Amino acid sequence: MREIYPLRGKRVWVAGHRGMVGSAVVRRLQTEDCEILTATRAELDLGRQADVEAWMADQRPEAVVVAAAKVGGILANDSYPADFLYENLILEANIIHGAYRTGVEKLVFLGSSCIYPKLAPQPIPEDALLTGALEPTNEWYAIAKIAGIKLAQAYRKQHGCDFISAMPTNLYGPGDNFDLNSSHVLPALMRKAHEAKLRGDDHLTIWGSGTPLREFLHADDCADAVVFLLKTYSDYEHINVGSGVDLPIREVAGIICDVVGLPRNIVCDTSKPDGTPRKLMSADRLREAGWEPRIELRDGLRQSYQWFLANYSAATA
Ligand code: GFB
Repeated sequence: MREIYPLRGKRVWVAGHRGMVGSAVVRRLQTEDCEILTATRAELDLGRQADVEAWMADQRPEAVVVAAAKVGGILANDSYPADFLYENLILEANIIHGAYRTGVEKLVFLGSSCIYPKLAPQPIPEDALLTGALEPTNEWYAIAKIAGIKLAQAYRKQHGCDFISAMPTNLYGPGDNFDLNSSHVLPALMRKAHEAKLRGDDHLTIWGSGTPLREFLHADDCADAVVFLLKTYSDYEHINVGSGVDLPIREVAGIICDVVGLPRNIVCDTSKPDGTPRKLMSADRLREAGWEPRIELRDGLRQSYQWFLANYSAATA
């Protein structure tokens, strides 16, 4: 696809640069000839509109990546609906409105595959948005992310802002959250498998029935897609960012056992929720635009496990 927004010499703000995705975007942008802007939580509270606008007016970013979000796995989403709805709404509204007010040239808002209806056709095309009821375990987060897409569209429609939205699938990678109550499935199972191995257990306990299907993408692939879209994409419609492949959680657990070195003996704890049965996004639009992921799941998991081992104390604190 043609480059319509070269990043050379641009001041690019990565909101959420300490998170798994934001830090991957920073790493990826370091290979571009641009200036990267960041602000820690202590320097800027994204929940305070006046502070966000003042910081943006002072720092003058020309492009913005909205990678800041309150994120979590199925249990955290289900347990803290107010936090997931309020915190995500407020921070995305503050950044997107601030970007309009300070004349930002290009903004990419990052959403999530959970914006789609629970029973959407599979693989899920972008136009399945708002065609049916959401998955109840994460509808609060999904509503906030849908609002973010709509904000980007509204500022484009009313004010001509070049704001776009990308919807990544379930992500994993270095810097992931390994807290068993709030993490996503891959880091949770990696930690559980590792600790099971240390205890000498012969099995791995997973939540739910093991039958739900999930699609995964490495955070570095996601970051590469975000930079690709920043440079080449300018459209009202959001665009899916995925691998185009999904697999049952039980199989995912088996791969993690292989990576960690635990026997593939999986036990299901069906007192825990399954969530949506399947959410494979169609990867067609991004592929047609010329982008493809590079990191295969097994390789990405091996690399994540090395990161986990190297950062064990901090990751499990
Ligand atoms: O990754 P995960 O928490 O989130 O769970 P969702 C994916 C699947 O893995 C579910 C199962 O079917 C879980 O029941 N699973 C098995 C486990 N064992 C475990 C475990 O030990 N921990 C966890 N966390 N899951 C989230 C949404 O949905 O996906 C968010 O809640 C967001 O809003 C995110 O969209 C990407 O894929 O179900």
